[in-house]
Amino acid sequence: MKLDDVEISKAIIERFSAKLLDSLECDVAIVGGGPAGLVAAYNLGKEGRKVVLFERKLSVGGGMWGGGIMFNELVVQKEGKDILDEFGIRTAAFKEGYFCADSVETVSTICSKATQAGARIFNLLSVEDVMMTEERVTGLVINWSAVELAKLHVDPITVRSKYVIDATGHAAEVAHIIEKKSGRKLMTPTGAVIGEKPMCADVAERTILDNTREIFPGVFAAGMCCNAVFGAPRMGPIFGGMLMSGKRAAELILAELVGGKL
Ligand code: 48H
Repeated sequence: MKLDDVEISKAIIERFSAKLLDSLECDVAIVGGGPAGLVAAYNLGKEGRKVVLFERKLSVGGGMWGGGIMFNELVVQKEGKDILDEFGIRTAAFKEGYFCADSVETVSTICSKATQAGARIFNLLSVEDVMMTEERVTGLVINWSAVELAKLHVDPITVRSKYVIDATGHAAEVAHIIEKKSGRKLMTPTGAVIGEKPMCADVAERTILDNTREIFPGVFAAGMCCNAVFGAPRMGPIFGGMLMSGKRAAELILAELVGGKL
């Protein structure tokens, strides 16, 4: 068969448009495709929820590819290893309580399992705003990252979702947008983004699960964003907390969806 160049273009445009159109209304919209966002996407997808993830960059994986100082090896504690086991990712024991995994195997496997569980991942799309009513956040405002990078004056489009997960890492971008634009209080002790504290892996990894919760009606924090929002320490290059937080955020939202809160 002779390949037609324009048919190839038509295939891409038609298929992508159908995917995007079908994603404009969903159960959960996740902002950020780092470890926390990807694990949340997997856990929601495997329960049959319609979940869409938007990642600003060309590749998902966030800060996980580079391990620590670009040495592409990840460290997790026992609870983190249990999650890697669920994905079938190989780990090696280092010392008691410390396990290591190859970061490339980890990112690629979690990403693959998330998409195969039904989560739809869009790369190169940035979330620049939220939609909200008096009661809650009702969705996201998205634009091409290329538009953002080139600072072009091009208007965005919208996605309606029952829940949003802020999995944007240290930047806690969705939380900041809500704080800045709504004039309303976040569900933190100060009502604002408190900001992350200096490194202490032990405290950070213990507090992150408590900090994985609803931060504004309709919005849950996951991953590093949780400690940034609630003023807890950073943890450096240990990733168990990110994996556990993504899973916890999915569980909290699933409980609300099953409970028929919306
Ligand atoms: C679309 C966006 C937007 C936006 C950001 O940084 P991440 O890897 O986040 P986590 O929380 O899954 O993992 C954190 C971990 O990587 C880390 O940094 C650790 C453990 N640090 C500890 C320490 O002490 O330093 O991923 C977030 C993703 C990135 O890929 C961003 O590009 C993306 O979110 N993102 N995508 N729209 N507005 N903002």
